[in-house]
Amino acid sequence: MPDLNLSTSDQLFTRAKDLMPGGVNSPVRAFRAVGGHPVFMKSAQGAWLTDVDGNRYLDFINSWGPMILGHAPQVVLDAVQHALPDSLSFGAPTRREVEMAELICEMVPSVEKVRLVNSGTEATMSAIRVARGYTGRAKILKFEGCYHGHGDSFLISAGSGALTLGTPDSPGVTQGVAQDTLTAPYNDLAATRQILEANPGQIAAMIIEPVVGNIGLVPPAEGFLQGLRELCTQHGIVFIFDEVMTGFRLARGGAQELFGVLPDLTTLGKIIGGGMPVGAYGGRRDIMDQVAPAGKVYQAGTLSGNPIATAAGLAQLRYLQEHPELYQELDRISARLADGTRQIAAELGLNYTVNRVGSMWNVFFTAQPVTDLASAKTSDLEAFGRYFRAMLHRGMYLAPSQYEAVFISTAMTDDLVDLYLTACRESMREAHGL
Ligand code: KE4
Repeated sequence: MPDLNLSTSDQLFTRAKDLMPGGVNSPVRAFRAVGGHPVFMKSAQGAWLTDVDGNRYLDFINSWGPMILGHAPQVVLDAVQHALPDSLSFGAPTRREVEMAELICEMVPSVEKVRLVNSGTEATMSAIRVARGYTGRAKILKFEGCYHGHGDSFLISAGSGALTLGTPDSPGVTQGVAQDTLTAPYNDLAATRQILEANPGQIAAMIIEPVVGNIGLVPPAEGFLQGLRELCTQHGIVFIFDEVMTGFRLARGGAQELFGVLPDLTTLGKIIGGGMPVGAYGGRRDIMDQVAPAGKVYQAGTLSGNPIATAAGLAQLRYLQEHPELYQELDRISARLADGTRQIAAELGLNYTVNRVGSMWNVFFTAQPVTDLASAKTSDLEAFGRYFRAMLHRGMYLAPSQYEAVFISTAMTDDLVDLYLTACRESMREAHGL
């Protein structure tokens, strides 16, 4: 494995562990699942990250999705620099919030009314609260391995960092909360139907990642989303697409545009803020009008609609709205990366599963098809950890967990794909002693 000087990162991590839980501000950053210490980043430009020791990496996480235009895109920097002199926050309504709401309603097919918040977690927590307030029902249904942020109701069979760290059902979530969260296997319409029939008139909302990014990448089976749409309509259940990852990434209108299935509510995050903290939830007018102060379902936030965050988010969303051709290019480049990875594994006799939808994909270290949490768990986590470290030492910054997807930006070009494929071939060999 090529050598890598990580001395400054290691020094910072030693200090950080004494000051912050696990030395990080979000668990999945801690590299716990892949071994070694996290790398501390200093700067980034386009497709490239630079760490505090001066090492450079091709970025396949892009801040877990937000940096779809690559790092420091001029259009976003210009918008933020223009907004800065007017102060950073008012706690009062601003023009940009109106423009942001108009653009979200224009881009996302099912959204008629929207509320801005500060993270994906706030968006999903608020969406299920308004669904409960609208229906007067208590229970929600989520899918095993899906991750909807760290709200108590969602830390039941959760994916992403919770799955990575083996705590899909977190301590601190009370029985009183857990009893109102039902779970079904992803892609299992029959099991879902049975749960709805066993809980008539009790389920307020069904929340789903329309394409799962938190098991690793798991696409919906043919007809699955449409089947759920019909079940929710039949049972009077609020159907929520958690598009925090897929929104504005899989198409301008996200997964609901790509698959032609309209939810009742949509939660958004990541790309919407252009790298700044922004989340949003929105959908049917009759449901959103239940939210205070229009209705009685309370939800609030000091920095919601923050003028600097909305400047960054608006600039990025406007660019995506005005350049639909970039989605075809993202798909082409992502196909080269994913298909190349699958081919390299096959040439080595590994036959690993690579799942992809648009610019979200990942390689599972298993030869089985991966269609849900159970099949994802057949992956060889030790081999994945060896592969991750081998790639890191070759300047490839992948998601530090088998149960995460990678996110490609428009800054990824064919020559960079070639660099990746060379590193992938060497690292796959190294990880398996071939
Ligand atoms: P945030 O609260 O992290 O902004 O969003 C929560 C969330 C909600 N819904 C989906 C589908 C998500 O993927 C997320 C957050 N995604 C993780 C990555 N798997 C964020 C990275 C992290 O936790 O540090």
